[in-house]
Amino acid sequence: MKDEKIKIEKRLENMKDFYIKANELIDKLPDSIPVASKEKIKDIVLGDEDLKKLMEGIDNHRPPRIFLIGRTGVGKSSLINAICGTYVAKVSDTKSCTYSAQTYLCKDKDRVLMEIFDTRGIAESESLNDSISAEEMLIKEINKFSPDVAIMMLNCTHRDDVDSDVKFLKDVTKQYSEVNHMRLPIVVVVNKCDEMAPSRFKNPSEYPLNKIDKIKDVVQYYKEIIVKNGLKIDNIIPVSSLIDWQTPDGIEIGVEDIDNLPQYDIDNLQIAFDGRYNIDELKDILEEAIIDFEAKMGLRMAARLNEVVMKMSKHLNNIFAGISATIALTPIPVSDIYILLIVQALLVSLIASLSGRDLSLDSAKEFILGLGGVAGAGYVFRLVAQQATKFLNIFFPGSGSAVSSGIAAIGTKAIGKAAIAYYIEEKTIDEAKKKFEDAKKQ
Ligand SMILES: Nc1nc2c(ncn2[C@@H]2O[C@H](COP(=O)(O)OP(=O)(O)OP(=O)(O)O)[C@@H](O)[C@H]2O)c(=O)[nH]1
Ligand SMILES: [Mg+2]
Repeated sequence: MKDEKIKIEKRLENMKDFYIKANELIDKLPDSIPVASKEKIKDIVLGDEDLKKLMEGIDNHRPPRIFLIGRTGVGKSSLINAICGTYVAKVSDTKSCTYSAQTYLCKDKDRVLMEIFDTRGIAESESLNDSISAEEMLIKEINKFSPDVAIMMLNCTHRDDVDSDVKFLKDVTKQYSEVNHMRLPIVVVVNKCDEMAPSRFKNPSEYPLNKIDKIKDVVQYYKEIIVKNGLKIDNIIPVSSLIDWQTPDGIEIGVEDIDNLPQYDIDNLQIAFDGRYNIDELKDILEEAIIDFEAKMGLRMAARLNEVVMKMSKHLNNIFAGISATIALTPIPVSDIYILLIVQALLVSLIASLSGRDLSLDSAKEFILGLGGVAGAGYVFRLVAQQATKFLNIFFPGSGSAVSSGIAAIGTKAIGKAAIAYYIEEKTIDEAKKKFEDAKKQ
C-alpha cells in the first residue's frame, strides 16, 4: 500500500518535471516554426492559470480542514475512514478546545490526510444552561480552525430534531464569512443508509428500490428543515460509511476493539466488508465544494490517491481542450493547425509522463498521427504551414482552412482520451484509436 502511494507520487513528480521542461522543448522545435509562434505557444500553454495551478498543486497541497458536526454515534469517525478508504489514526492536536469539540489530525502512517474539527453539535453541548456563551465559544474555535468545508452529519434512521444545529450552523457561516470574506461551503451527509429497512441489504449494489425510496424521503425531510431555517448548503447526500475491518491475519474486528489491537495490526487493517454507499459521490461533492485549491488537491491526495493519476489526466485533458480553443481564436503567424499539433503533443507527453514514461514531443506527435492513420513520423517534420490543410483534413474532416475553437477543443479532447486509454489504462493502440474515433463522433 505504502509502496503504491510512493509510486503514484513519483508519477506526479514525473509529470511536473516534464511541465518544467516544456519551455526548453518548445524552443527546440524545428526552425520552420517562427519564433513568434513558439512564444505564442509558451504564452498560451505555460501561461494557462489552471495548468499552473494543477502543477503547483502537486507540491503545494495541504490536508483539507474539515469541520464535522453531528450527534454522538452518527458516524463522524466512520465517515473519515470511509472517505480515506483506510482505518485512519486520529492524532489529537494539543491545541484542542472545548469539551464539546475536539481537533485532531487524521494520519495514514506518516501522512497527514486531513485536519478535523469534530463537534457533537450545539444540542449536545454540555453547558446548555449557559448556551449562548457555549455557542459563541464554539464559533470562535471554529473560526480559529478555519475550515475549508463543513460537513453536517445526520442519521438516516432516526429523524433527530436538527433545528438547533441548523440554526447554529447558520450563525457559524455568518461569522465565518465576516472573518474570512468568503462563504463556508456546507455539505450535509445523511449517514447509515444501510440501516434503512429492509436493513438486511448491506451491499449497496443490492439496495432494493423501496429502500432507496425511503432514503430519498429522509433526505427530503432534512432538506425541508434546512430550507425552512434558511441555511444555504452546497449539497445533501445520503451515504453509508459501513466498513467491517479485519486484521492482516483475517480476523474480523469491531471498531470499538480496534484501539486495543497491537499497533502493527492497526496499521495494516484490511477491509473485510465494504458497505460504503455513495462515498465516491460524496468525495466529488467535497472536492467541488472546497474553494481553496491547495485544500482541494489535498483532499484528492488523501481520499483518492489511487484515482489521482486518472483524475489528473482528465483534468489535463480539459485544460488542454480549453487551450486549443484559445489557440484557434488567436491570430498566429503560422497556421494554427501545426500549433495545435504541438499543443496536443504536449498534452500527450504530459499524460505519458503521468504513466511514468518519458515521451518526447516527437514520439507524442507520432502517436497523434498514428491515431489519424498517417504512417511514419517523417511526415510530421516535413509538415509546414503550407501543408497544414492536409493535416487538418485528417483530424477535422471538411472543416476548411481555419479551425473553429469548438472543433479544436473536441479534437484535442479526443486525442487526450486516446492517450489516457493507451498510456494510463494500458489499452492497446487499436482500442486507443477506437476511443479517439468515438470521442470525435461525440
Ligand atoms: N451500519 C452502519 N454503522 C455505522 C455507520 N457509520 C457508523 N456506524 C457505526 O456507528 C457507531 C458510531 O460511529 P462513530 O463513527 O464512532 O460515530 P461518531 O459520530 O464519531 O461518534 P462520537 O465520536 O462519539 O461523536 C460505530 O459502531 C460505527 O461502526 C454506517 O454508515 N452504517
Ligand atoms: Mg468520533
